Parts: sequence; C-alpha cells; structure tokens
Amino acid sequence: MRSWPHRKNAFSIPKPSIRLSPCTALSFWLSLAGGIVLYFSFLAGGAPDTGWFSYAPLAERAFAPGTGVDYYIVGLAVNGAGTIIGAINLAVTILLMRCPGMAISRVPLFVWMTLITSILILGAYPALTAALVMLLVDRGLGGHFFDPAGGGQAVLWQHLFWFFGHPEVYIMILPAMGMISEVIPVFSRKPIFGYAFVAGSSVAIAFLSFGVWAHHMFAVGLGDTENAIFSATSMLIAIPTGVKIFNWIATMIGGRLRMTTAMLFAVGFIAMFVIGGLSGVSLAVVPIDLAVTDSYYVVAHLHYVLFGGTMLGIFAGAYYWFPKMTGRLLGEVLGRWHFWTAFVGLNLTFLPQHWLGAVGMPRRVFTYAADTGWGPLNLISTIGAAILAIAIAIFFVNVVRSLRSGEIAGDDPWDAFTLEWSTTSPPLPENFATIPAVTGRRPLWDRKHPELRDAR
Ligand SMILES: [Cu+2]
Repeated sequence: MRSWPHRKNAFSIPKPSIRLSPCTALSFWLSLAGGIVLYFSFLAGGAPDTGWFSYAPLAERAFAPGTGVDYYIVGLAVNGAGTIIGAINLAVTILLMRCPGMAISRVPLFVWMTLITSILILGAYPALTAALVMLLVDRGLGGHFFDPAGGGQAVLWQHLFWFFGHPEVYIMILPAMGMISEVIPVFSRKPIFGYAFVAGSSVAIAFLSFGVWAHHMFAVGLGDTENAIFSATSMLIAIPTGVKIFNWIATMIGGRLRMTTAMLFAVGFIAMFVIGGLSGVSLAVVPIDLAVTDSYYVVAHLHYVLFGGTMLGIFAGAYYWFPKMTGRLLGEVLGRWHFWTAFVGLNLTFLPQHWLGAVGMPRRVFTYAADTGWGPLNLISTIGAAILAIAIAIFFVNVVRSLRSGEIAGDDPWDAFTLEWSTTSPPLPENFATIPAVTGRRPLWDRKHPELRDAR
C-alpha cells in the first residue's frame, strides 16, 4: 500500500471534541426523536402499513384504523421540523459566516451542494408537513381534506406528497454529488472541470425539481395535457444532471489518477448513477411509465439512484473524510473488499429487477405463482442482497478496526485542496488556530504549491 506524505506519529491525534451549537443540537435531537417515534410504531401495536407514501384515502381512519399511520404522521412531522431547522442553520452559516476571501464563487462544491439542498428542504418539507397535519385532522378530528365522501380530494394528498417527494430525491442525492465533487479532483490531481457548471447545474436541478412532481402521478388520470407538461419538465432535468456527469469525467481525463477506495466509490457512483438516470428518463415517457408503473422496474430505478448513487457517494465521502474526523485512515485493503462486494452486490440485486418489472412483476409482493417464470431472476436478486449485506458488514468491521489501530492520518493525508486539511485531524474545537485567508478555490493547494496557483 502506498504511503502518503505528512504522516505524524501515534501520539499526535488530538482528542475529538463534539460540541453542538443550540441550533444544531435542536435540529439533531428533533430529527432523532422523529425517527424514534416512527420506529417505535413497531412496538406500539403496528407499524404504518400504507406504504412509504401513505396514499389517501387508504391512510384515512376508515381504511387504516390502527395507530401505525398516526406514528407515521407524528414521526415525519417531528423529523421534518428537525430537518428544516438544520437547513436554516446550514444555509445561514454558508451565506453569512464565510472566512475572509471565501467568496461564494470559491466555496468547495460540497458546500455549494449543501446550500442548494438546504434551500430545497425549505421549499419541499413544508408541503409534506402541511399534508401530514391535514391527514392528522382527517384521522383525529373528523376532517375531510382527503375524503371524497366529505367533499375532500384524495388526489390532493398525492399532489402535496410528491411536491415534497420529488425534490426529496435531490435532497438525498445532491450532498453525495457534492462529496464526489471533492473526491474526484483531489484524486485526479486536477481542479474540478467547470466549477461554475457543477454549481450552476445544481441550481437548475433545484429550480426544475419543483416542477416535475406529477411524473409520479401519470397513472392517476390527470389528463393528457398535464401528463405531457410533466413529462417534458422531467426530461429537461436530465440536462443539468448530464452536465455534471461530463464535468466529473472531464476532471478525470488527463489527471494523474490515484485509485484509492474513496476514488473507487466516486467512479462507481458515476457509472451506477448513469444507469439510474437513464431509467429515470425512460420513466418520464408517459406510455412507458403507464406500462411499468408500480412494478419492479420502478424499484430498480430508485435503487440505482439511491444506492448506486447516494450510498456509493456517502461511502466515497466516508473514506475521504474519516481520517479528518478521527485522525486515522480507514483500511484500504478492507476498503477494496467493501467496494467490490458492494458493486457486485448492488448490480446483482437491482439489475434483474428491470426485467422483472418489464415483464409485469408488481412491487410490494412477497410471493408469486411459479408459472410466472420470475423465480430465477428473483433468486439472483436475493443472492445479490446477501452479498450487499456482506459489503456493509465489511465496512463496519473496517470502521471498528481503523478506529482502534488504523494508520495515523496526519493533517493532510491525501495532498488535498481545501481548508479542512490544513488543520489537525480531528480538528480543534475552533477548527483553526488563526482564521485562514482565502485567495482561490484551492486555498490549501495554493499554499503548498504557490508556483502552480490557480488564476482564481
Ligand atoms: Cu420524481
């Protein structure tokens, strides 16, 4: 295994200090409490059994008399309050508390994506919260918001839910995109290609993501004109997404690549996200959507985006920032095992589901008739899921082992670009001994290599 410069001895790891500001603490504890309320429903006489989007009227008391949906409502509302407070906190910090010289056109792309994600949260979560309150009124106080018999509209729930639900996809993927936008340039030893396009295309994605929600509702019967409009806006969103893919690839072209585990996961993200993105474009075509809606094709698409995309991106970020957080590197040998088992496992699990969906296997079934012929592909999928579980286990073993006896990271184990690598690992409570001055997009790199300094 290669050894990186700037190693320090075993006694130089500062004690980690976790101190939350009151606002951060409120957001963290509300989010955690909301999650606990939701999971507590399993113990309290039944989890919500109306699917993750809890469609009305099935979520109304007449059809779901237990307490499961009530736990869903309260859990998501409390969790959402924590998320909204966290988003305000992050947006205000990024907009108002940057260090001298850190113009908004110089902040790391991970920070850009965090800002855009926070704005998306502020636009999307209130719609969900409003819908949850209305459902609570329907269930607890005899309201009729979603009850056609009382003059309400069941489809109103779908509009409100998906007005939240589609931006939510970007809320989950944009931070991961930000992570690989940090990892790929450092391990290509090149600045990101087209910084302004990576940041700007995310603004475009955020803007468009509020105008595509009804692509989840093509089968509802809104009408051909409505379906055509939402089909067009959904296809449009592929353009800024594609721009990013080209930026990442162009960053790697001509670079001196270091295929660390973090970089493997980042490259894996690009490959898998292209598959998930393309199946997403196919679902924006109304006739295709009508043919495969509520089938395993949708399940396959979602998992290529959220596992092949978001999870691989989070793993890339974990291997990249673990040394900064803990002072020790994650093991590279176990890291490679983790990557390849995850990569093989996820493709074995989710790729066959495209075919299963296309031939009509509905989602949310746990069994099917033998003469459907779905058995072999489901068997492959099951084997893949087991391999995926092994991959996650390898990651946790790696984390525990590295925490106890991992290689000492030092301040800057990757010869990185950005300011967090100029301070100790883990950082001091104040982050920096003196407030750094910034004159470009790669402040630490500029300091290390004044002769190669970026123009901006
Ligand atoms: Cu969507």
